[in-house]
Amino acid sequence: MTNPGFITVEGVEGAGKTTCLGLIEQQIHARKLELLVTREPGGTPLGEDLRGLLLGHQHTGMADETELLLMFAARAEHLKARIEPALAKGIWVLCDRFTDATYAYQGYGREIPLERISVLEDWVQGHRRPDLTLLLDLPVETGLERAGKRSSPDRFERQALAFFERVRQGYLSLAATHAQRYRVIDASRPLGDVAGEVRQAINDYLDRHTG
Ligand code: T5A
Repeated sequence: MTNPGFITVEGVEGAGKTTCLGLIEQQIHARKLELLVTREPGGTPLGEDLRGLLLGHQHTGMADETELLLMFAARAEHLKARIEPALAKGIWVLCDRFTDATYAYQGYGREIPLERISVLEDWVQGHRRPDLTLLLDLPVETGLERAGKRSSPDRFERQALAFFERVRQGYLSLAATHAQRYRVIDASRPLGDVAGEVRQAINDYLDRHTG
């Protein structure tokens, strides 16, 4: 058995992550590989409750530190209950957002020092990091417009444009720092073009990592 991969998909709001996740899922299944598809914040009953608190509007004035710690609380549960057991059984994991989102949103967006996030990352995750991260990159206005057509804004989507600009630039910095793990995809193009590039990136990865 080859080692299963841990794949994450990242990007600002409305970048097309959920849409692309479905395509990736089909591709991995076509190779007859077992797959867990999950998301953050969330992925467990407790994590989904925390997601409700983080995205809902009942705690709009939540302190930035509280937000950061709740993200990692949900992640600790997710890793322990679902991600690590799946990988240990040879099951691939495909996750809609992971710790890069914490660096991008709480680090670059909220301007919490990145070193604090790094301490939590090491503590909660040990050595676990994604093997491949697809970053769907596009102008934040385009993403917010797409997301706005689909549903009413959550607590994050009510942030100012400048916040999302910092998030986007944060993601691009992370991609440059971890260039070996990242594939940056121009998500401003029509869906067919984006889907083609996502398929290519996943096929390349699967060709290199499966027997
Ligand atoms: N968060 C999360 C943190 O702050 N820290 C963390 O550590 C973590 C893990 C989670 C929120 O939590 C924050 C970040 C987020 O604010 P979420 O629901 O996971 O929220 O993330 P969203 O970005 O809000 O998810 P969305 O569902 O809004 O965006 P997606 O999934 O990127 O986009 P998708 O696929 O739903 O597409 C949106 C619309 O655009 C269309 C789709 O059909 C859909 O209608 N679309 C396109 N249209 C034209 N051209 C294309 N290429 C298109 N691609 C998709």
